[in-house]
Amino acid sequence: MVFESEDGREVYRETTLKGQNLVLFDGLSDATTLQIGPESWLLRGFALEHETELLQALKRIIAEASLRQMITPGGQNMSVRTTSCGRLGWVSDRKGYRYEDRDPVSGRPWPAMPDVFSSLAATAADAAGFSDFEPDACLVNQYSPGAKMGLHQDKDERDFSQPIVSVSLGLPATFLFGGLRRSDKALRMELQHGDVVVWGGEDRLRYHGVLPIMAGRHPALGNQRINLTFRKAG
Ligand code: MD3
Ligand code: FE
Repeated sequence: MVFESEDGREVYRETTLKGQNLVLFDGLSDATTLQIGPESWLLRGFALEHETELLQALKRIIAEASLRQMITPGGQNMSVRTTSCGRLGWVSDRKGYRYEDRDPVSGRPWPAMPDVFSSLAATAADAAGFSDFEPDACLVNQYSPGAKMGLHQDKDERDFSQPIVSVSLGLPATFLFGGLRRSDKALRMELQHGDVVVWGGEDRLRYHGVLPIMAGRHPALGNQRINLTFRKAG
């Protein structure tokens, strides 16, 4: 259903996915839902209403489990700094990529996943047609200008039928959304502060990456981008 305002502008559009009504454009707020793949959705601005609580919770996590540069199995330093919260945290070292229930730096369990994180992830997944998403891992990626993430697949999780939810904060990034083969041409899209993306089903194993972040200044986060990635890993 499409609604128009008196001056003829389109202010509201709904579509149906898996029997659910999805708002594709709501002229009353600045949230817009875009389908970016058969089972992938970009929820523009979806996290903005929780910005303050998200940033507060993020600060506590980073204070408990500091951001650190992981080493790839090939011996390279990643340009991104990472930490985790939730029962499982993603780690990388010379032995490989995996999820662990303790922070290898402190030896302690990872910080608990704040309610505002898990409820945002579940609400976003639900809006994209994936009900009952209960993430047990939230990876925090911190990008300073120049940091990037090469094309890769996310394959360290147990169950690929579970979706992945990502929340972008701070400086914008150009996200690369490829296909199931590394050589497939990748779409480019800009991810901004407050954007949430949900990937699942046949899109779950698509190659993806992030181009080097450009310097800038975000009002809330300064000279950096932070991405939260929610997964059911175990
Ligand atoms: C697309 N992080 O941590 S968002 C990662 O912005 C990662 O920090 C990026 O890729 C970032 O692994 C991209 C997350 C993302 C996660 C899983 C996907 C995008 C995806 C799975 C399939 C397709
Ligand atoms: Fe990834």
